[in-house]
Amino acid sequence: MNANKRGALIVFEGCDRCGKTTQNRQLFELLTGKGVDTMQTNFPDRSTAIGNVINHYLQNNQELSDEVIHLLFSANRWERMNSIKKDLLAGTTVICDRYAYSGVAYSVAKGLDFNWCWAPEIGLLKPDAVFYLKATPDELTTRGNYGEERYEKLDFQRKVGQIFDRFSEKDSSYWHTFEASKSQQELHAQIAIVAEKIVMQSAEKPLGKLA
Ligand code: NYM
Repeated sequence: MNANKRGALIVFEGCDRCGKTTQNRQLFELLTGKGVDTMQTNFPDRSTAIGNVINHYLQNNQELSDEVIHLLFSANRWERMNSIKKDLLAGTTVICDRYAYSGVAYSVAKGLDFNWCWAPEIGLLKPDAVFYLKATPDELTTRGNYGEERYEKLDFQRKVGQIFDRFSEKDSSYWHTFEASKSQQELHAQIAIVAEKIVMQSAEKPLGKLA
């Protein structure tokens, strides 16, 4: 890719076990195969000190108030912003598993206020596209090891799905919704078409910030 052109920031969002990780990997392989300089990342990033606390919390080994864990998830994104920005400006497309929208969706599903939850996300890099894998949570409970981690409960996932739906309506200019119940290949084929367009279009645009 031309060094003057930036990479695209593409985010996958959806409920637990919706297939994001598989689609993220397949998109990475496709773009890389086509010669697009691409990297994968994910939130939470459990490799940092903050990520380590988040990991303990998610595995039910540590209790934290809803507010504290919310802010830690957000801080975990902020600690990665400079390096992601550097990669994008160097021409690397970044495909990210979960982002600020998960941060808000899971905390609002617990009962926290939407605007309070969004506030710490303001100023983070704005994705060029969010690929929302929309699923009926009832279908997801049959997927392997469901229920082991915190939040993998049907009623809770239904609430989380509603917040994602709300984002997909509000931010429809850059949210793209895909039916997670489709076969892996079908989903990949649909995502690939949109992703290639986004990569081309983003190269010419300045990076945005969440507002
Ligand atoms: N999660 C993820 C949040 O509650 N807030 C956030 O900001 C992020 C990024 O972490 N159940 C939740 C959603 C998931 C859990 O994510 C772990 P994953 O993609 O399963 O590793």
